[in-house]
Amino acid sequence: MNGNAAIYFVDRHVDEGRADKVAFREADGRKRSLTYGALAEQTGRFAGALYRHGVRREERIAMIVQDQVEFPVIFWGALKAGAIPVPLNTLLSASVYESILGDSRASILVVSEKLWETVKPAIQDNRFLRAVVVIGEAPEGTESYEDFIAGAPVEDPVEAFDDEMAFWLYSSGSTGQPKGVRHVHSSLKATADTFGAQVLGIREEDTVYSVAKIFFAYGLGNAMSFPMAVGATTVLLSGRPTPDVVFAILEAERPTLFCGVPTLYAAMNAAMDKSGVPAHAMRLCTSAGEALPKEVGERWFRMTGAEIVDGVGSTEMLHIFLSNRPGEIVYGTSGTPVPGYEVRLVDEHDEDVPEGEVGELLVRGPSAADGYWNRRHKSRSTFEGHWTRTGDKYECTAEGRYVYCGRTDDMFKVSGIWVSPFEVEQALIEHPAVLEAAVVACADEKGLDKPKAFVVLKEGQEAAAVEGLKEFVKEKIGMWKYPRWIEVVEDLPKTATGKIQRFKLRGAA
Ligand code: 3SK
Repeated sequence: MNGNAAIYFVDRHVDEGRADKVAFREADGRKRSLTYGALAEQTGRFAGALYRHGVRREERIAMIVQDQVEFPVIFWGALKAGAIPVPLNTLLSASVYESILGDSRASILVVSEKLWETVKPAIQDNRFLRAVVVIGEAPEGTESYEDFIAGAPVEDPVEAFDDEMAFWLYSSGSTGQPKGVRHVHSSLKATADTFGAQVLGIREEDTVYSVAKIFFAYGLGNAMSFPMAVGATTVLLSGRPTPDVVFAILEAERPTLFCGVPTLYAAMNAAMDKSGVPAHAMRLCTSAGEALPKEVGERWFRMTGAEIVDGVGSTEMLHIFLSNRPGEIVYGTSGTPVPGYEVRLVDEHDEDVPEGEVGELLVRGPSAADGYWNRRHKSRSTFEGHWTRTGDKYECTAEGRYVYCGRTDDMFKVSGIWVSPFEVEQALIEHPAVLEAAVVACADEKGLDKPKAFVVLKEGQEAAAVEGLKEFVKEKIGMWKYPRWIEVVEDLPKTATGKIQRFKLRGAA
């Protein structure tokens, strides 16, 4: 059987009578819609255009494309041609694009018009690109997307194995150079069948809006493969999802599934305190990227009546493998393994830790990546047989729920006892003046590690508000864990997926 994922996610809908159903709808820009029928036709034509440009199987097609209707056309069109789409973060700098384009050796680059000025310097010395395609007005030396596909024949999906490489995602991790994570065709259906179907219960009537853009693994599932697995509709936003913009989408587009990230939920909670709760149709919300603080999840639920299923996933596992379940949510935990996935907590000798102790989280499941591109050493130390190391520290409660304790390299000891920065941060943000917090180890005058906090205050709060914070944390989580120093900052350094980059703060501590 042909395992090309484009058959299941795209062409099947035409055979099943959904040709006129809207698959994607833009909430900004030109506000265009794309039906499943048009998607099937346009992806075939994009595959034809790739052949016409001499693209062969396994060649990489780099995408620096905003969330707009061309995104799914290029991604699935490349899969139909047996080429490898490589969606890239649209917020990177020219130097990072230069290095990724060189690393992937992409032969075609497709760029959204708005991003061209940033991308332009990145391709000056590139020896691999044969065509640069701009969606919109084509600057000199590039080809417009319209011209690229004009008159191309509509091609059928090539034969592919389930296990054949399908697409790459570049993962920045919390430190270091981005690595190309290679995923196979069957992983897309595996995540849709597990988290999408069995946790979200996604169905054809759903309308999905994900603030995480499609180039993130989290967004790719939320806004593309999950809705497309069931013939649902996705709302796309090419611009920045600020609280006001998201409220307007919730009111106007009426998504039934809303996929957010903790920082945005916190900011939206603060905004709703002032301007009230928007009218909405959300039946369920998701959160990932970093652990959702208990207080933030509970407040959102109290105000909107919509539950947030907080979960943890990774680019390496493609989507969420540990998650809360609708109706059984315990805020402040990452829930239990998603059906189809197994997890273990291990110590530094790779032995399973006793119940109640903190260990590194390992996961096995059907959507694990095939490895990193050109990083053999890193591939071997991350993908150990069937198990994938996550680099996250967790503990498991007596009820079998997993509680995030930080990254393996963020934990530190105070007076010989482990401190999880995450636990201290959770306590800090329960204070009414604090919007966000990050905690790192800092040496005191004796050279001994103690917690130091960086806090972002809620709008209208003065720096004096932090005065009672140390006592507040002491009372909540214990004497030795409270931050000995508190610095008020405008914002926290974060990765593109919203994870706090504590290593950057360690330098500032
Ligand atoms: O960071 C996460 O939790 C996540 C979730 C789904 C897919 C990818 C990632 C990184």
